[in-house]
Amino acid sequence: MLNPERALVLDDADDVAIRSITSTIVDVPTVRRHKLSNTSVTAQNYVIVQVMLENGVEGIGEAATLGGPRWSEESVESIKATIDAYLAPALQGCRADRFEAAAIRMGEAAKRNNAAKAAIETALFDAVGKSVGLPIHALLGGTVRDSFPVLWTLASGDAGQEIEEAQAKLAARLHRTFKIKIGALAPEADMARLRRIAAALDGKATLIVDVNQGWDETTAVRRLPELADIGIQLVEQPLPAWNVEGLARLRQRANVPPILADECVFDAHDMLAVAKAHAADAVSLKLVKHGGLLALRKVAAVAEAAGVANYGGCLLESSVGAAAHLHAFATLPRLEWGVEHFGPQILVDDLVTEPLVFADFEVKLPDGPGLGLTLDADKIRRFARA
Ligand code: MUC
Ligand code: MG
Repeated sequence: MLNPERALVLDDADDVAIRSITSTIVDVPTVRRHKLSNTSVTAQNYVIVQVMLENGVEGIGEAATLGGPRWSEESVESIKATIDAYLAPALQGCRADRFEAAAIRMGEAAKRNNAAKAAIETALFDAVGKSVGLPIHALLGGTVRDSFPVLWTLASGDAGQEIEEAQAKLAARLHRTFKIKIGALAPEADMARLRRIAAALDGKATLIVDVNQGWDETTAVRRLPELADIGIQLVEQPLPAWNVEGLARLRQRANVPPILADECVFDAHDMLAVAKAHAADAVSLKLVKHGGLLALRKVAAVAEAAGVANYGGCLLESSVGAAAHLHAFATLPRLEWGVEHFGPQILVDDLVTEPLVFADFEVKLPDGPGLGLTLDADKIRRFARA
């Protein structure tokens, strides 16, 4: 697989020096409204990063957001501004293959801004992988899997529509685990909705829910046993991100499904705190939170050391961002809960010439150097913000 001609290239520092980093905001409509407890979207907004090396090789990366600065503090506008004004100048002329050094430089140039940093780091890995003829997963330690069980998220808020959507996904053999977004409706309405969905899909699907921080502890104490009775297998971030002790208290109660930490774990220190508090059974790993592929692996390593299961999280990325996650997930010894990278399927169109392949309830790790994908210039022009 290693291309010896290209492998030699990295001996020449000038060759893999970063010539330029550019960023483009794109807005891609979704096939239907996607409703979370705290936001609702009909288009996904991304920043596409293109890194050009002195050897003429280009690498790409993507920063995803969900409903502006409402899922986390970053928006496409802030991401683009941070990249253009701070992160790109900090890396100009540096060697692209010094990934940890690039992370340190970006850390010095800007605090947090993790989605922006992750998009740049992905583009560096893509460019270096393409330069040496190796896929990103090989640069991260090598793959232990090339296909991933992938779930679909039901988030219209209308049980009838959600049952129909899930049945279509099952019939097409695309998804058989469904994550249902709750917390936007009153708990009684959500419970009724879940009972309808669970009855319609009984025996055919696995169901989990994401509350996106929507409940207080009293509500969670009352509703978690109900979720267990409905057969919900995993409950994601029921409490606000700050309430890690509350999560730990919930886990000590009877008849509570396993808890998945999402918004309360951004970096490896957060993961350590959650593990020490015994606050979660699993953690959702996402580039936008952790700030890059290397940092994602660090969070996963802390989780693994603490006996916390890994879950392949997303922020509805296109194939570009989803593929970056898959390369990192492919290298993890354990990925107990599979992945949720259904993002490419919820967009009206993708941003690459050959989107990720979904079949037999799994999504495939793309093959080829770097990300294993090619940006579609026409699509970027079509969806670029004017
Ligand atoms: C989240 O909070 O998990 C992931 C899937 C989805 O529907 O929303 C995202 C964000
Ligand atoms: Mg979540």
